[in-house]
Amino acid sequence: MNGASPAAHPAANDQTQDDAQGAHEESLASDSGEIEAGRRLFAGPCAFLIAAAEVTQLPPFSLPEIAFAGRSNVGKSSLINALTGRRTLARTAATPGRTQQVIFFQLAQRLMLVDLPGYGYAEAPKAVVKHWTGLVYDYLRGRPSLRRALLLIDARHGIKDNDRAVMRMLDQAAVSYQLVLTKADKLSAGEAQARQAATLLEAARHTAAHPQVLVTSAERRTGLPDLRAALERLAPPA
Ligand SMILES: Nc1nc2c(ncn2[C@@H]2O[C@H](COP(=O)(O)OP(=O)(O)OP(=O)(O)O)[C@@H](O)[C@H]2O)c(=O)[nH]1
Ligand SMILES: [Mg+2]
Repeated sequence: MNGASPAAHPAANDQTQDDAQGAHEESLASDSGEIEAGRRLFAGPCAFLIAAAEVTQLPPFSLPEIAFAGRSNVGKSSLINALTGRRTLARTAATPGRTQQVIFFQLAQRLMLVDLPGYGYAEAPKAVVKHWTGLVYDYLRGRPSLRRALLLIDARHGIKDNDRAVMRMLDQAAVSYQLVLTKADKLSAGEAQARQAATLLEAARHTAAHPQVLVTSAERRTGLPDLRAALERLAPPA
């Protein structure tokens, strides 16, 4: 549990850290030592632990958790595979609704990567959508070991209203989260930069949002070293 007492909410520590760093945007960028530490962590063992279809099936807390949240098909499972350099660790699909449970992958003895079902998939039966959304919300707002949620946003589409609803919920629950743009390969560099700037502007209005938006492509494998470094900084010491 990252050395924190069970009563201390992870976001509280995070806020202090962010405030200290937030004064200078540059200090959020990873230096070469952090990039290397991130590379090493994600090159280490990573294994499927458990899949929970209900909140009652969630495993007991062990390591700090990093959740991958976002709309259906945004690229959550693909990003986990890209970060860990394993093509088939998390199941992906061209059609939305692939991930249907809360899936835990243990990264070395340091972090838990948590792949969530997507929200906003209009084609699935209403009861199914409601169940997935309920599961995602319950996990995100009620999990003391959640160190940070990565809220993935399709770089082509930007933040949508159902993302905003999740952002408000995370603000209210004081759960630290970071916006990550996905599928940047579908945009020109200029378009991606403009999307990053607009997303950052909106993130700045949210109390629990991290003051940095990362741009990634699982397909071209870009933006991954910085994200690995950012996540390594959240892990307990090796
Ligand atoms: N071009 C491109 N396609 C991507 C990228 N990342 C994911 N995709 C594609 O987007 C589709 C959805 O990817 P997933 O990783 O399954 O998305 P998900 O968010 O886990 O989806 P659900 O589990 O259904 O919510 C797949 O066809 C992926 O190949 C990317 O960086 N670039
Ligand atoms: Mg998925």
